[in-house]
Amino acid sequence: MNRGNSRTVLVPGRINPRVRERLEREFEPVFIDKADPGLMDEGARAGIRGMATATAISASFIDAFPNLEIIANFGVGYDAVDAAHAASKAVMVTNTPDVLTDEVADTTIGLLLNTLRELPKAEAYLRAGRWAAEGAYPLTSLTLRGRTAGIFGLGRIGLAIARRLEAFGIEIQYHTRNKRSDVDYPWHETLLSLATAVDLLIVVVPGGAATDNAVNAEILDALGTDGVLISVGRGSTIDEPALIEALEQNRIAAAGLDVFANEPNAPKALIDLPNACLLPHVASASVSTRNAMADLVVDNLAAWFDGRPAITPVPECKDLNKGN
Ligand code: NAP
Ligand code: 8YV
Repeated sequence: MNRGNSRTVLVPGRINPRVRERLEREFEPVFIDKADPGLMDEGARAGIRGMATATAISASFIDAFPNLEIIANFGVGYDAVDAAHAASKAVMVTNTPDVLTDEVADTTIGLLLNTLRELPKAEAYLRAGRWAAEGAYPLTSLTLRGRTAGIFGLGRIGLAIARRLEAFGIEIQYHTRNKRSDVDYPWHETLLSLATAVDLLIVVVPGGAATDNAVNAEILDALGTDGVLISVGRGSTIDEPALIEALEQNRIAAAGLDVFANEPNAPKALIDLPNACLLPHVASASVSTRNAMADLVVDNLAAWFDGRPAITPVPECKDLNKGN
């Protein structure tokens, strides 16, 4: 049994290249195509002490590694990792908070402006020679001016988005489970109350059971016919069929989405809609930010393997740091 001294780290599925390079330099990595325990024999599984992952890690996958101590998730959102199960088995889970917050907030503002002011379509119009041939691009029916933004999830990223929108002169309100004591923005106890009060809803809550399909037909109708939805948290939070119907029937005005329920497959119905602005989950996707995330993944593993506390444990696993 290697427990306690080997530096054997499993990488199931694809991982960021900087994570791979650092693991190859600093650890003894084992790469497998996907999170399937059947791809390794029992002896090899017993040698695994750590995991670096950007894929789903189920309870049964965790159970297949008797000496697993730590799972380092590439991403601040760790809804794909069964962290409650890991914690119950004293397996540490880490994520990548803070290092991506500003990048994701910047991208959210870009997506918002693209959705309202149709900038990708206007550029396509120019590139197609239509400006010269047909004249000016049509005026946009939507604008950011005069809107009130509701932020569903005023955490690290939600607050960074709110601060940016304040600079744009936009009023902010929010919904979280717990009212924040460090901001003056009006808090709504329910998402329905928030959606009713605003005409721009920005969704940046974590995925998982507590937020599954939270943005449903009722919320969209509360947002209203001039309402705009921006989603950068997780696709699972949006009831996509309900959103498609609301956009088709112009029951809301437009939506800008960076995340989808079944990535990398964005529904064709959404792709076909003129009032949907779609990005392929790129909110954190610059080389510098992804490198910072990669370093945090590997630094968490290094700290743990050196007997120090994990740097960024997820809330479910904070207590496990006491033993290290
Ligand atoms: P965070 O600091 O933990 O913030 C999460 C916020 O959501 C908190 O304000 C939390 O407040 C609220 N929240 C959580 N569960 C809720 C619920 N059931 N109902 C209402 N509010 C709830 O996380 P973050 O760093 O801002 O990241 C947020 C999420 O963004 C990540 O989990 C990830 O899924 C997503 N993300 C996406 C991208 C991208 O590329 N598109 C990049 C980074 C992150 P309460 O606990 O008080 O409810
Ligand atoms: C990444 C993200 O695109 O951090 C998150 O939660 O969604 C993004 O930053 C993703 O984690 C890459 O696997």
